[in-house]
Amino acid sequence: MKTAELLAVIFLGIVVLSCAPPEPPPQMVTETQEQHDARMQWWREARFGMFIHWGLYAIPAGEWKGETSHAEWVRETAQIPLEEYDRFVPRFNPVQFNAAEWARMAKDAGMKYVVITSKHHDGFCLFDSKETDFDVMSSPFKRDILKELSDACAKEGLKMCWYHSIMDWHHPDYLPRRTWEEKDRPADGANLDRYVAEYLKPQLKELTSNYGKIGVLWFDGEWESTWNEDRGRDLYQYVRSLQPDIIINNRVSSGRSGMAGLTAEGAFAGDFGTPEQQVPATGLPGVDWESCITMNDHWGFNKYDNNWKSSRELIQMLADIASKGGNLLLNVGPTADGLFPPESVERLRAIGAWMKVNGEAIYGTKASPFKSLPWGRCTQKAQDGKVKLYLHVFDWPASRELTVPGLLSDPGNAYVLADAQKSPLRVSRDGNDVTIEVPKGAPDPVNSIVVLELKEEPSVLQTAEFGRAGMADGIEISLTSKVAGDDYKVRYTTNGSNPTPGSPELTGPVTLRYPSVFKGRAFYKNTAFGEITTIEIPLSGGKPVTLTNPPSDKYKAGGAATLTDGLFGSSEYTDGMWLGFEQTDLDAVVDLGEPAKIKSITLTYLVSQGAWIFAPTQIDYAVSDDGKTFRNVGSVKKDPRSWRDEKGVNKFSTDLTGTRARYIRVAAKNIGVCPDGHAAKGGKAWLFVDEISIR
Ligand code: FHN
Repeated sequence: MKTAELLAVIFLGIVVLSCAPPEPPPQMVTETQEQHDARMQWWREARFGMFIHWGLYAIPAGEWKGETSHAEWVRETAQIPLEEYDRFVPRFNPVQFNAAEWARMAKDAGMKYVVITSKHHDGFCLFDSKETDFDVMSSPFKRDILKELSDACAKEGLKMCWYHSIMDWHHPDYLPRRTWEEKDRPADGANLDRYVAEYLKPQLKELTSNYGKIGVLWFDGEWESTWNEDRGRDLYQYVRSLQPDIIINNRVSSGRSGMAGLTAEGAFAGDFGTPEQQVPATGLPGVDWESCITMNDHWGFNKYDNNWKSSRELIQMLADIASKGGNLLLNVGPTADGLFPPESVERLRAIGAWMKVNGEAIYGTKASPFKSLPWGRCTQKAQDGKVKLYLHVFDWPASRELTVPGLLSDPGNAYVLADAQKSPLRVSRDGNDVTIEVPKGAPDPVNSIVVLELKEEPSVLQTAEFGRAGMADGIEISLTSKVAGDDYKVRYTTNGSNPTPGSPELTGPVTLRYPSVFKGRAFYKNTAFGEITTIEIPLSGGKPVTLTNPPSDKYKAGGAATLTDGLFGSSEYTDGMWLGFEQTDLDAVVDLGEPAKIKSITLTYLVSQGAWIFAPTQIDYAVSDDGKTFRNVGSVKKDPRSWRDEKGVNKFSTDLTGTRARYIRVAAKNIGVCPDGHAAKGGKAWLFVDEISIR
């Protein structure tokens, strides 16, 4: 609230305080599945939106005292005291800002909605707020940017959406303070409840009252210890009470699983998941999600960042995301002058040119019925009593034969989407596959769309997929993919040879003991289909494990047995396959049941710096005959300063010859805290481990 107005209100408040009705609690907004689907419909059909990160941080443009890796976090990452940061306000004057141009560029790029930072973590507001002076009206610009942009977006038929940070590094009542500024900016008297009731909510009321119908409230900054599910649920209900049709992301609450962005199990508030700078490995049936991605490496403008993704990569990323049933929110970080960087403009134009011809293969489509395709992706849409498969061909076949593997449905017409005449292409069946004879040259150098019409929902052979569970004396393997119909069988071998139509059929779970190698494959009408799955049963397969320290409740997978179940975690730390240790070490002992000759020991661990998951700083292997006296047989130390080196799933093995033992101990040391140079320096670090493989 402006200072002058605040004084007036205080005076008025004294007069009328006794009868000022309290803000009514938000009515619980409940809805049926049909109502939910109706509310989400425009968003699901849109598939593609623009993210805009803009604010005072565009002025330093990434640089502070010679360090050039900053961006929208510059006040934190450069530890700029509040008073010094506030001095950006009189410098904020983006005289070249033109809302109509921004809206037109989003529209021409094929985007259907625009999400702009009404307030980022630094607390500066790009709109005329009656609740604070720390807003654009206190700058020389003195124009309500959000008003101008919402009007321009309305004219272009784009949904206007707000990014709004719960975390606020400027407001005196927000907690916690930044650790480095606690001395200079003590938290005495700060009150988070008051921040929510008398600032956060009143601003959200402004944002949902003064700018017309808002498509999405994109919350962020929800991860600090002071925010929780109760607060998130209350805020969700509050915003929905202001605009019942608004859509709210899962960062309103505390259910988001880190940068993987999806909502953890449980009734957390939020309408869609928000993977950040990543695309889920597979589609997520029944889950609404949107990947937010930068064009280079920064959200806010950094004039030194020239690591731009190519237009090709962005166009294929959009197809990949749509083929998995998600949305792409593609970011632009405007300059302090109010301009989109030329590199962003160039990419938006290239995407727009592709969307102008092929947008039908993105808008309103659903996920691919295929697990994977060798030449590209697929989206699908039911239309005019048919189902259209949009085949996104990244690698155009020189042979002119485009094979669609495992499509059992009778194929109808096929044509190139870019061909205005829709000249029919020759379609034939070759066993389990459908082949389309396509023109010689690819219609588009990046992603050419071939449409294949079907009379009904596609019936597609699913490649055989298998689950594994650790058993007392081995590993139990079972079929997890949906395999239907008499003609469709899964066959396997346990001697390492490839399955043939004469191999045994997998009709139920099979338990395999060491040593064996399981190979499984699907057959349709006795013709092999899809990949061969190979599962090696190590000596440790299914053997019992004891842990000195328990894993975190949040990341405990199947408990200690996870370490010898033969199942390997993916690079998504939230895939439920990893044991997570927060600031504690792994100390595990595997009991082989009897002394055995050991050739190697391997530990699988995950590194995901964005989720504060780091490599162990030391791994030690030891063996014992009695489970009490151990002798070290392998060790490695890792320099904590090399934490940036590894990403994703890592394995560390130690080879042994002639060692006999019954008990094997694996100890991995947690780095403890997020290291120097990490955005969360000093925060509690995680160690994620899976699969101890002993051979
Ligand atoms: O801290 C923010 C970051 O600055 C940016 O806004 C991204 C965009 O999704 N969200 C947070 C990091 O997860």
